[in-house]
Amino acid sequence: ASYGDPQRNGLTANDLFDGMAEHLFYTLGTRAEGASVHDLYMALSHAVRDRLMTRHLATKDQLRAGSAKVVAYFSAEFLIGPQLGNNLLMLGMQAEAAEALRRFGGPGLDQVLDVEEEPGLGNGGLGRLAACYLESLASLEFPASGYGIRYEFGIFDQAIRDGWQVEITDKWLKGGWPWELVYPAQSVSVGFGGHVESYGDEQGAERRRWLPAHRALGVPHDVPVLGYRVNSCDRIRLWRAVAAESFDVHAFNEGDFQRAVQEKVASETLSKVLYPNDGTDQGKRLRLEQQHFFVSCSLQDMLRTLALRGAPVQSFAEHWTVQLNDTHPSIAVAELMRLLVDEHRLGWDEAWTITTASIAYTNHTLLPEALERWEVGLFGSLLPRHLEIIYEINARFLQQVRLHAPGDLDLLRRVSIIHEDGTKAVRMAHLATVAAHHVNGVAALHSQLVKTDLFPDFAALWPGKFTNVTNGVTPRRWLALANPPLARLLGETLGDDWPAHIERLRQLEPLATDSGFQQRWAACKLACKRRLAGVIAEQSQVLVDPTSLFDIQVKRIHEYKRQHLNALQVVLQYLRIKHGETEGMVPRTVIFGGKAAPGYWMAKLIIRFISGIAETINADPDNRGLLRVAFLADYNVKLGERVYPAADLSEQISTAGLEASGTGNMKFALNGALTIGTLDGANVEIRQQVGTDNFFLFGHTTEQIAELRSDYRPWEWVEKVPLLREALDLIERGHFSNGDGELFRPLVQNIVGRDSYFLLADLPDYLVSQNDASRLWADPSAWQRASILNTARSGYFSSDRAIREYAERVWGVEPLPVAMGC
Ligand code: 26Y
Repeated sequence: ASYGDPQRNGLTANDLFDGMAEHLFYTLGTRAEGASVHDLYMALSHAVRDRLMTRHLATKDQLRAGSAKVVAYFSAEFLIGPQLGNNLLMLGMQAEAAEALRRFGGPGLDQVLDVEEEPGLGNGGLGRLAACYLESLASLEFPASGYGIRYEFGIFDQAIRDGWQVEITDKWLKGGWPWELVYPAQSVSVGFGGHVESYGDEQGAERRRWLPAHRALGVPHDVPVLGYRVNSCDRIRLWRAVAAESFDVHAFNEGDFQRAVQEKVASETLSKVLYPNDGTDQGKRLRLEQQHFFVSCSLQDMLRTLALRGAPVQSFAEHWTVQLNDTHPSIAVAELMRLLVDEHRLGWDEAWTITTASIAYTNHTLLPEALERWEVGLFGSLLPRHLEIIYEINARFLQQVRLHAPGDLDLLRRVSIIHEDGTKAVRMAHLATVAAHHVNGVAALHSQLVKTDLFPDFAALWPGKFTNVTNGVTPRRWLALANPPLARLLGETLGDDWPAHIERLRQLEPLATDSGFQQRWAACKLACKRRLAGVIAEQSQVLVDPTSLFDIQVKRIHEYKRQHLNALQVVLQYLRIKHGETEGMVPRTVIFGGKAAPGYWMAKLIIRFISGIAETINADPDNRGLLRVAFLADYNVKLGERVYPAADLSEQISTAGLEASGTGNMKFALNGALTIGTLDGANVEIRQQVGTDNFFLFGHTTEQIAELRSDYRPWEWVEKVPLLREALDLIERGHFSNGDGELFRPLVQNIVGRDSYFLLADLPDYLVSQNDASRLWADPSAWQRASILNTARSGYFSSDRAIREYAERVWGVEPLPVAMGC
């Protein structure tokens, strides 16, 4: 096979320049003279894409010809971030790209990278995790495909107007997005609605068949995912819905043509927009349609490639391993059964063996409001055959439970896939758990709670099924790409290939007390802080001092993540300044960022509150530079790349037991921030790894919170904190809302009245820890040492480690290096 034109594969600045010139002319229809920044971005992207193509085709050819098991990572979200800079890093062509651009004489590489629209095809942690995992899969040379949805509109862009969040449609495709490859010939058809009937097959056996009322076509759009300095180039296959015009339009009269157009619109709605809720399942029909759409397309695609390998359907589980990223794709259990039993005519038992051998499930939450349930009426009207299959799976499963615990009717009720009290509903987490060969949580504590709190009955039935794979993040994007000064220092210290061998960070440990190294370390941090200060100034006209302690909390806005605890702490610091009680305080810049779900009113009020305190505090001359507050608008992957490297202190302050893992916490630690945090999610493991002295711990433990819950009277905690009464009064009386005494009352009531997330119980300890952080900051050498140790000991949180664990313990897959004929 040919792997392309050698010139289009060349890795020198010259080759890249030639490639760009050609693409400017032939692909973009423009001339180099007068090319805009966007033209240059497109030309460079196409030239880089050419270099991926060789590797991508070699990877696909090798897979098609062989029989290696391939990972299918099913996820409703892939938050992949900007592609150009990352692909240049993967290819090792950053300097060459900068040089090629210099020869055009126009804008530099940073300016060109900055025009890329990032595809916001995810809400937050779960979607970004999927992106890190695909990157590590490729970098470790595992054959893999992500499967998901090509939303035309991703997560909304956030603007802040008068302190409030305003949502703006995310038109990421408007300028043309050069990183996808469309394969219309590989489109597949998906059914919806209709009914099920029985019929006798050729052998006279009774069979069921589904006659859908509607069909839509899924058109695959592939985003190539190149590994770091290897030839493996996997892909994320995203499905776009288009109308299935399988009928002859001319045979219809004019009225029916109108209807055909309406159906087209309805079909295309399927992949129109990402639901911006992370956390609360609203049981919306369109969401179920989206889930079924991408899952069905993907499984059909996988069966097709099985046929291309000349392998029988019976061998499905030897060729594919499916990972369900939460329950969003869990309809796969029923759809795979339907495809095997109805379409491929396998017997139930054989089909069930295949299904359970190929599917594994990752749980990302314990919060009841995030656990997906579909009302049986809705489910059956959209997927009547799938509902039948789920009932059959459930009947057989409950039979097994009866044998295990005869007479325990309450157990049957608890574990049933169908929730039976009140409105009947399908519990998707139960469906996934019954079918999966492994169920994993995403941090040690979380996986423990999955067994003890969420699924104790299932854990008793199948103790071996439950496991932990602590999340990880890719050190390529989150260190090598995001933090150029530190990347350079690490290159000099650990050797240039450190991003592929992150365990080498350990070699920094002996340097942690070396004053020369500490100084270079501090200089890197300062450079990143200046860069972020520039972003803040540009966005909000707030001027911040890059030498102050950068104290940062970025993540989706949620009550359980407790941004309002941090805000309350800021108000208390402010009062200390107002009262002249500044002893032990150091100059701080407190930075927040994150989006609120559009329908989550309290989260939006928290944003308004942060804006309010920022406005008042930043305008107060009494501050004398001790306190600044900034809310960064439109927090996304691109901004994250500016934020993590600039942090001194990472706020990971969720109520213990509620944050499954967190991954931002890992990105901060990797970039040398110290964490102030609770014993929640992966914080527990971060603290273990970096050392308890290099982590500011506070707050009640999961067990203590559980105990508090039974008899919690938050108002009784108010008097335990000096200045708190005064702070709450100021807030209520409108000190941070231009005298509006109504605006923040619901927030104060929420905290003092119910305090469902135990802010007040954790506040005293939080303040002590914040003081500890200030004290350490006042000793620069001690702080630098702790910062270096955080980076040195964070290698464990690489997604490479996580992927190796999945590969070995869950998937049973091996690396397959890609040989290339060029
Ligand atoms: C049901 C639907 C509304 C829904 C949509 C998105 C529910 C949840 C989500 C997203 C959840 C999510 O992002 N969870 C986060 O996953 C990360 C990766 O494992 C964890 O680090 C983080 O703690 C968890 O909140």
